[in-house]
Amino acid sequence: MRVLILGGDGYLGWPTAMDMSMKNNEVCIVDNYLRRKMARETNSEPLFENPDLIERTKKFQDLTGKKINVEIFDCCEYELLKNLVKKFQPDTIIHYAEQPSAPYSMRGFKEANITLSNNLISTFNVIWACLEAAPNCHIIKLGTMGEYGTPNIDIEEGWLKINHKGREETFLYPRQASSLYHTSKILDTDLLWFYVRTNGLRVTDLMQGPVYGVSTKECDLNSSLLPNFHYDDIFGTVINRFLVQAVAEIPLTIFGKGGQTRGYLNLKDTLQCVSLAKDNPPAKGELRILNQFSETFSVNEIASKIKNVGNMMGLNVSVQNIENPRKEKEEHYYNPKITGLIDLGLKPTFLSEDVISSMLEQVMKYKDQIDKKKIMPRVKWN
Ligand code: USQ
Repeated sequence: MRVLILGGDGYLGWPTAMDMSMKNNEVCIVDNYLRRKMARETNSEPLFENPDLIERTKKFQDLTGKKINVEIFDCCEYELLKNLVKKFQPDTIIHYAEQPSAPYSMRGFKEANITLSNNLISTFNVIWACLEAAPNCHIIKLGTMGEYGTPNIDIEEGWLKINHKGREETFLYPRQASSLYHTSKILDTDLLWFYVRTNGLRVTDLMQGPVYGVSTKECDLNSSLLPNFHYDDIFGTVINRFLVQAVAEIPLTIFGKGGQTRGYLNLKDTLQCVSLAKDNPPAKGELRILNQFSETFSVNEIASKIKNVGNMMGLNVSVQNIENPRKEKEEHYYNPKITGLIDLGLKPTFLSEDVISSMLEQVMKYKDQIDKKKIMPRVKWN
């Protein structure tokens, strides 16, 4: 199959590209290096350098014999995207080309503006490129579990049946996010749903939780094939941050009470999920929403797991509760459903002691490159 990956330089995009290529798909990736630029501008560079896409795809081809096509442009440029879709005729578009950070989106007007315009216009352009140039194409869009927020009722998979005054209707599950980034993803879902209803697009919206790790079959082939690994307060997700903090022997930064609970997944599981979604497309005119995570944890539970494993490995790991820079519930009910991907065949990878120790060992190799100035939160929600 022909797979077009938008945001192919990203933490998820690059490993997905290699995985899809190894599975004998014809893969083309697009990126404009926006995240690299935002990271430089906010002093949030990743733990180790990542070669650019030209170098990385060359290395990948040398090692595996597989070719990944690269296009460098901004998906907000409609004509460029449409022309590529017309020429490449993808069976599947995997849309990761979004500003991915909640703290970045809350930093100020400029960052909020970039988040909203980049995320919405790129999604809008993907929709129109499919309508005009590849109407049967399956769009796989990366959404987020954060679209649902943390409601005091069970989180269903995308939809909720409402019984009101004796009549019934099914709606998108109510969504209330706690950052502008997460809100941009809600707006993406609404846009997709509108065009699915009106124009019969074929869409999977993956509601993914925070991802951790850098190891996949292909990333492990060579250090230049690793994805970006952020541990800063802006682009780093909590488990990756705690791994680096443990290695640097900085007390793990639990925001507030630490009862914030989310659905987490290993990078390897992101690849499984995206691949399962691709191989089992929805019908035309269907918006399929799949919750995407492997297990739920509170921040306190994550900190205690990493502390225990780190200390067993001879590190001196402690935890600290610091003032929460975000506006979010610190103690709450959380019971999200995950059935769609399990039914499709997801075999979850769990955050076991072995997984934590191998991630800590990986981070230890770069211990000297840890910049302690990137650890404490620099962005407050207000
Ligand atoms: N947290 C801490 N200490 C830290 C960092 C984070 O306690 O040092 C807490 C946060 O307050 C939050 C939880 O850990 O309650 C998760 O935070 P995160 O930074 O790992 O994840 P988040 O900002 O929600 O965003 C990440 C990705 C985003 C993706 C999202 C999935 O950056 O692209 O969409 O995870 S979800 O969280 O399910 O919406």
